[in-house]
Amino acid sequence: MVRFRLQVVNDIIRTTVSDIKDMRIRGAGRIARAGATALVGFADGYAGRDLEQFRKDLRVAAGTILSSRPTAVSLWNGVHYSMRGVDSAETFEAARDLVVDNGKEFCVNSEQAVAKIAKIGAKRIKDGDVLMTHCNSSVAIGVIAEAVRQGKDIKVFATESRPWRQGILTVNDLSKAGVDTTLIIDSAVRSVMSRVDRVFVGADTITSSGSLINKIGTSQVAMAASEARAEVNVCSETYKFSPKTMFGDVVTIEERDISEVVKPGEIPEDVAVFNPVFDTTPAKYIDNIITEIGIMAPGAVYGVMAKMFGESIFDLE
Ligand code: RUB
Repeated sequence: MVRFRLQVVNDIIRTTVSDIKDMRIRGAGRIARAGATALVGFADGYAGRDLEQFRKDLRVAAGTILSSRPTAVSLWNGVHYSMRGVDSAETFEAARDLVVDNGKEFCVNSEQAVAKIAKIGAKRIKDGDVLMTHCNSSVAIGVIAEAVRQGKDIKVFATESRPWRQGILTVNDLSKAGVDTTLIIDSAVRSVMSRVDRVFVGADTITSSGSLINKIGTSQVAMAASEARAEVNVCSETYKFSPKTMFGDVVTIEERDISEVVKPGEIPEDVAVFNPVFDTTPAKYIDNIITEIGIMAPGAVYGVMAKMFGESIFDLE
């Protein structure tokens, strides 16, 4: 029985990790909620009763989840939020209940943040606006869909987002929400930007200097927007802020398999393929970061981070 329950618990972690690695669960918000939910399942189904052993096993489970994708700090924040207070819990039951409650609370807060950003961000969109979005951000799509729900007449250009083509998901999402949507290939961004008023993108990580790490190509979109005087809006829940970057940590940019870019035998064997899937957009190309606690300029991020993470920031691993 004990062995069976441990197996179930390990399966929860394993399934979540492989779903995230293979992009069946993707997008920074969704992977954060999936990581927190996996820890809830882990704690809830834990068969032992030994507090120290539970702490050790929980750390291993957390590390395994964090190894699934390296770039989105939302996953790190979701996992660490779920483990809050466990080190000072006095009994196994207290520690287990903390993980279950924290993990569930993280997911509820996350969903509420996404809904709040939709309402706040929609106010930035004017009737008649032409927008552009890149990749597939559920938060940016939420903002655009809310503006349309409010009756604003807008048009959206959505990039294909090679190599994984998340833009196909985006145009389906936007079309379902009744948005007038046009799909463009990534190389069309600069050419189309002259018709665009505002860009809305999501975030995987926001650094303490207000830079954005998001899907590869986001920086090109932002630079083209800057040249064309289009406004750049980043839609980001505050759990995508990375406290570790305050102390010099550099965000790891994930590289994925070359099979996402070329088919076997398509190019000579002596040709290398480089497939980084995120890039950094410097703060100077960003006008607004739209969060659940309000809209801020990139320069305000450091202060918000220091306030949000408080003393706990000095215990970062
Ligand atoms: C997705 C991506 C999204 C952010 C924000 O990359 O870059 O813009 O994760 O998403 P991938 P959301 O497809 O490689 O995960 O707003 O849904 O959290």
